[in-house]
Amino acid sequence: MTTVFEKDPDWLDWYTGPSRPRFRLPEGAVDAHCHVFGPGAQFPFAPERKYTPCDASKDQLFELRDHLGFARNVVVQATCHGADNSALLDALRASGGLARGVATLRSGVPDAQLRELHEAGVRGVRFNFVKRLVDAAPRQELWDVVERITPYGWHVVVYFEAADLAELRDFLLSVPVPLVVDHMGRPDVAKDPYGAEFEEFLDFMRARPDIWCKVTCPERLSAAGPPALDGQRHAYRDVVPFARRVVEEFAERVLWGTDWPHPNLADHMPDDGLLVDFIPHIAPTPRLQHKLLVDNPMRLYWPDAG
Ligand code: 0GY
Repeated sequence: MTTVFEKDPDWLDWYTGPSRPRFRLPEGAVDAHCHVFGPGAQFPFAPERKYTPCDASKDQLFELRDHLGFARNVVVQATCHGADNSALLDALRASGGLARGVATLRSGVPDAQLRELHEAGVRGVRFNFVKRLVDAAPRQELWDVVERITPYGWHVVVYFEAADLAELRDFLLSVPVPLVVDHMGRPDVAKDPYGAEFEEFLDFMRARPDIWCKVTCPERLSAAGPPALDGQRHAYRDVVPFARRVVEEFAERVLWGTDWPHPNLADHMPDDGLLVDFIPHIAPTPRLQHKLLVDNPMRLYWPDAG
């Protein structure tokens, strides 16, 4: 029997008809953070989910990829699918090698399943510490998962909020595989980009040379919001000094992604074309742009390609 899912009443759907970006992405650019949702009728949402989204299929994701000018995607398992990675696997298999994945795993995942995920293109597992999205997993469970993925050469993607870094820092630094931090550890951009909170995050990045950072989600972090109706395309300006600091100091280990279909936004849904136009403000030179969009994600997700 097919379950019919009703999206949450206040759910904001992803933006149809995104503009064509003015910024021309370098050839081979990777959208290194995006998701698929269902479709729920084919890939049911998890019983333990904290939100029920609208559908956002692999075909719609690939259409957006082509429209914006990306060559590849890294699809990150969304919490609404729990640890059932079927929709992710389906997207990876349909991509013809143009997508890699980041899965969610529980301890005790069978070896056959790990092999299947690896063969389909999964290269990382996500540990989510954002309390509104998941119930906290016991540390032992996370350790078990790390042990299981180490032989595959995977990394751990971590999602946490700035206020939680102090408590998580020692645990994260003891994880013996590369780490990739989502959305710059969610700084409060109303604060000083040179203040104590963001310094704490940069200091965490400095602690190991294999900690990567996604300079993503200006639309989620911004208090200033999208551009006013004055024809300007320089959106989310208050996030720029934060992201630019990270890009300039850690040019070899930054990644960028759309975060399509933008789960849980409360006040507006971004035009993904505008998000692409944000890139040259945080990576102002062609050299930095090429590292951010091509060299770095290719090294992490397609190390064997050409
Ligand atoms: C993001 C951010 C969010 C949601 C998820 O997996 C998810 O449900 O990551 C969020 O609500 O901040 O990266 O998509």
